[in-house]
Amino acid sequence: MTFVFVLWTMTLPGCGREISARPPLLILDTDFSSDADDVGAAAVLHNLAAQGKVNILAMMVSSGNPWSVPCLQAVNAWFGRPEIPVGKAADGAVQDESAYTRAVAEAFSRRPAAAPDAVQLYRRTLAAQPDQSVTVVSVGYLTNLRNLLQSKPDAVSPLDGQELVRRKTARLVCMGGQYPSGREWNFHRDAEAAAYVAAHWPTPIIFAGFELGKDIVTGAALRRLPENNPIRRSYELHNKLAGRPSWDQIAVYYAVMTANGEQIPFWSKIHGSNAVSEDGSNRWLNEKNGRHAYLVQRGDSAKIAARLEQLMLP
Ligand SMILES: [Ca+2]
Repeated sequence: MTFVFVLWTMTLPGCGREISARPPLLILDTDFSSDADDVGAAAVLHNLAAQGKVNILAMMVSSGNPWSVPCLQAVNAWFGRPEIPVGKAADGAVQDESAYTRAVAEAFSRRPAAAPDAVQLYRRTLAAQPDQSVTVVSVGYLTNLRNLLQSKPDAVSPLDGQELVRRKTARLVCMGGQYPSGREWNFHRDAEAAAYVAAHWPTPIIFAGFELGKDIVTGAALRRLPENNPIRRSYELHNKLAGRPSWDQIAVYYAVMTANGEQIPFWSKIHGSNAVSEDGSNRWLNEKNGRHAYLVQRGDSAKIAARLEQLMLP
C-alpha cells in the first residue's frame, strides 16, 4: 500500500517535475483485420504501457469487419487492460476480410463489451484531457479521423471536431502513404478520408510510409510462445508465422518513444507537406513551413526488427 501511495503522490499535478512523470497520453486507431501487424502493434503498445511509457486512453477500429472490435478487446484483456474503451467505425466503413479476427475473438474473448461509436469516443476522450496532450496513432484507414474532424459541437464539448483536435492533440503519427510518392493501402482504401485528414488535420502529422515497414520483418519469434497466446494465434492464422512487415509497429514505437523525449537512432524526419489525391496516391511537397513530416530509415533493418519483435513478446 505504501508503495502505491508513493507512486500516486509522485504523479499528482502541481509542479513540473511531477507532471513529467506521467506517461504520455495516446489513442490508437487501427483497422485490425486485413493484416496481422495491427496485432503486433497492439502488443508493442501494451508492452510499452507495462513499462510505464504510455497511457492508452482509447482504441478505435476503422475497419467494418464485424470481428475486429471483439478481437481487439480480447487482446486488450489478454494484456490485463480490458477497461480500454474500443470505438467502432460508423456504417459505411471499409469492409475487410480477416484470417484471424473471428477465430481469435471466439477463442479469447470471454465477454465482449459494447463498443461506442468511434467519433463519440474520440470526442469524449479528447474533451477530458489537458490541452495539446494527446498523441493519436493511426495504423489503418483515416475514416474515423475524417469523421472526427467533421463532427459538430455536442454535450461533451462546445468545440467542433476541427477545434477539439486543434486544442487537445499534440500530433498525429500516421502509418499511410509512400514517400516521397506512391499509392499505399491505408490511403487508397478510403482515399477521400486520407485526403481530407492530410489537408485538414490542424496539428503536426508524422507519416510512416509503406517503404519504412516492408523490410522490417517480425513475427517468426512468436512461435516460441504457447499456442494459446492471441498474438501468436493471429500471426499463425494470417500466414503460419512466416513473418510480416512491421508497418504498424513502427508507427506505435516511434510515437511512444518520441512522446517520452527519447532519441531513437532508427529514423529521421523530412519536413514538408503531404498531398493526397482522390485515388489515394500521395506525393511529397518540399515546403519549408509544412505541418507534415515523413520518416526515413537510418538504422539497420535487422536491429529495428529485433527491437520491435522483442516488444511483441510478453
Ligand atoms: Ca493496419
